[in-house]
Amino acid sequence: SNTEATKRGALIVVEGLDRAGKSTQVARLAEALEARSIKFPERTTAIGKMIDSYLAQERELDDRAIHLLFSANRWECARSIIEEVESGRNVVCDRYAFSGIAYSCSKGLDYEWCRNPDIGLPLPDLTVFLDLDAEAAAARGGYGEERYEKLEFQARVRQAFHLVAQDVSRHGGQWSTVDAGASLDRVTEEIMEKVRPCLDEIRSRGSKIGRL
Ligand code: NYM
Ligand code: MG
Repeated sequence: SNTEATKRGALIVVEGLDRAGKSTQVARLAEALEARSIKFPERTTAIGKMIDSYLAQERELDDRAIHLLFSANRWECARSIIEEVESGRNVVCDRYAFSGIAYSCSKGLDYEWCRNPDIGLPLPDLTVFLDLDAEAAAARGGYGEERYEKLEFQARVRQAFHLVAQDVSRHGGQWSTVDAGASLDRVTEEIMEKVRPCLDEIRSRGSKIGRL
């Protein structure tokens, strides 16, 4: 009989500014890891539809209210992420709680207040931050369709992400920064260089998934 417990999968998060190249890299990473890929906001749920209309600037919401909706949108997916990972499958996630903190705190909300509603969510085994300066991101085009897609705001978000990086490391999370200004293939290679040791460690240690 098979007495060996199923090895769990990894939860890998990719973060970055708008136009940093997350979608492309998440698709490549998910293929390489035979992972399920998910994206936040998950716009298809009832909460996701409210978020979508807010981002499309069709409705106004209080800064704290929308922050909590983004968090609730992660909570409604949390169980399925845990189940997937525990079943042995890798999960690659395009944005997560770190976007929640970085974007909301760039509007002037208190950092700890922003962090609180996500406490207890599944902890990513690794967060890869695709770092690009706001000018380079804006130059990639396709900007201006959604709320937040403004150069000045994105520059603030980038600074906020750097604070988040320090905070994540302080809380024992794994955070890796990759230069998103390099060629697509080079970025993919660098991501894989960070992800491989993380997968090896989970495989060898077989620890349970943590909590934010
Ligand atoms: N965003 C995303 C937030 O403000 N808070 C969050 O918690 C999350 C997950 O939504 N500009 C913002 C960042 C983006 C926008 O994401 C939509 P995307 O990846 O551009 O579809
Ligand atoms: Mg966007």
